[in-house]
Amino acid sequence: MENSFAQSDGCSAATVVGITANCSTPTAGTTTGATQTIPGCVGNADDDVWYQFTATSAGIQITVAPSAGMDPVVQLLSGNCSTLAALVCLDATLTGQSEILNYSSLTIGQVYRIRVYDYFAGSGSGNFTICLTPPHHHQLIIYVAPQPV
Ligand SMILES: [Ca+2]
Ligand SMILES: [Ca+2]
Repeated sequence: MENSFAQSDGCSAATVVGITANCSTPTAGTTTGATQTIPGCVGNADDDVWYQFTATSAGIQITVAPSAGMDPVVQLLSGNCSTLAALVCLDATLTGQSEILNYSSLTIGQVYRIRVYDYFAGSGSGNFTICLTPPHHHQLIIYVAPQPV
């Protein structure tokens, strides 16, 4: 693809983004010139753009790293474009700071959509990168054997 800012302005043609082991080669995107598709879950979604992926495990980590002037909002949705169901609406950080969305209740094989927009009105300088990785496990799962009674 020659357009380095290859993403969709609307839901139905949402750009497919792959799940990679790490974020060493994130996908470049921009909200500049995009128009609102559906109302924002927080902030002003007048420049929302869309991605989609197929779940390969129950967990996913979505990292959106913005340019200095962008305050990204990241939303994870399920369902078809006509019956979208919002799963997560994330705006945990401020302008110029990355959003890292973790979700652990995906259905393997199902298509999910990601919406990214700048929190503030206007398209602004909404350049960013996005990458999808397996969830990063920070907690240990410890099996405790039953104790004899
Ligand atoms: Ca849009
Ligand atoms: Ca934000």
